[in-house]
Amino acid sequence: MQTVNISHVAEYVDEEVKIAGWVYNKRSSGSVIFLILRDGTGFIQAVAVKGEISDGDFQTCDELTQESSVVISGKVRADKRAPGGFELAVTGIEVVQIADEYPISLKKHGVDFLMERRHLWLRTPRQTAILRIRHEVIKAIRDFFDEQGFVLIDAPILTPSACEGTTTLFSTEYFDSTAYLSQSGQLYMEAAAMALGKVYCFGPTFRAEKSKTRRHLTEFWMVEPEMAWVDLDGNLKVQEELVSYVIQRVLEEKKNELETIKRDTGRLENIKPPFPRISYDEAVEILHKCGVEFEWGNDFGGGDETVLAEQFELPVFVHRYPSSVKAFYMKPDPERPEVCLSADLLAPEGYGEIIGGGQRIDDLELLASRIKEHNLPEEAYEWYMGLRRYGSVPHSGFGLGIERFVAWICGLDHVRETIPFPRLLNRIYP
Ligand code: NSS
Repeated sequence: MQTVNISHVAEYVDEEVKIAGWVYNKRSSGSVIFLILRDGTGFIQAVAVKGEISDGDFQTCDELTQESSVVISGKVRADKRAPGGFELAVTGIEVVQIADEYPISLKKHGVDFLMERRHLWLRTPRQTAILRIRHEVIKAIRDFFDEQGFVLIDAPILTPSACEGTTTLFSTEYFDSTAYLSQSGQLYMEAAAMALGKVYCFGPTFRAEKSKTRRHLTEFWMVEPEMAWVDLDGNLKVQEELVSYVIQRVLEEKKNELETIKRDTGRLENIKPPFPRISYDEAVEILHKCGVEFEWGNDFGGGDETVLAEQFELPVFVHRYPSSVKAFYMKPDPERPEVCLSADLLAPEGYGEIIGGGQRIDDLELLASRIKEHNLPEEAYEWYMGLRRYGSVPHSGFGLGIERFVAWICGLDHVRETIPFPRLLNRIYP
């Protein structure tokens, strides 16, 4: 008898098969036991009827607890009323392990309770649907860049210097010196873009963020493309194409999962380029019109971003921030040097910034003076400045945070559910 995945039972109607999985739920009406089995590929109802299987097997079915691991034999029946359209008429059962009383029942639990048991929480239909969507998002991102001729370059995780400011660095002993966990692969992608033209890295990044918000993790995954000979405008075009491509792919490929998590996909369906673009100055005006107190020169907070994004159906680019609120490498606008050729992409529905990027300083002297102004240790950036000594060219790039993107696509109210094992200000377990 063949062992099959639940996702493939449609190919075995009226045949006897084995399904290896876990007991998700059990109901009994005395002479009939209904088991919901899950195997990672799907869920199926297995029906055990007294008298149709051995008394021993029926007794075993009766004793199963939630999450017990089993191999069930049965005949696949097409049944319109069954969830998924099929059920299994049980003919036999092998128990692999009877699970202890499972701490996560099918009723509601608080988030802290679930977070403490994240390794088990992952087994629920909602969490597996989110992780499958995350998988599709990552795959679609990779396909997008690969199809456009970008080369995947892996950036180091242990680094000698900061990319996004020294206040959020995690440090670690590195033999006789100190290393920092990477905040961003950007500086290395700039080097790689000078070698290969169009490159991207995709990896974990780390920030000792003291903020306890719905969009901050201390370990998150970021995709960071970098392109030689591309200016701010070209950079934004790639971003809007990428975001639209990924969303359309998820809508096509992950319909069931979006349904499982009850995502209303109406607004996602309209996400197509071009996205609106407003300057920081215009953004400040909008905030003032909406009655938000905000002083030119500050950075936007989460609440400000929500107000701004609410004015648009599509994600909106905010470009030309004051240089003083952005990282040291941002190229000043030649026409107005107090602002820089940066842009953030703000997602709708209250999700806020999902991308940060911009055009980089390509002039050696200016870069050196910025590194000084930011009090960064020059020795650690010697190699980076060297990129401006040997064939410097205009270049741009950006970073898309996977968790914030997935949170938006899934309509979640916190990024913690978008990553298998979230690392937060007060959580590093399990
Ligand atoms: O700090 S960023 O705005 N930009 C960079 O790191 C650049 N070095 C990227 C580049 O140009 N190559 O972060 C980029 C994105 C941001 O828009 C978020 O989506 C995400 O990274 N991000 C985070 N996600 C989750 N948690 C935290 N703490 C976080 N910080 C940034």
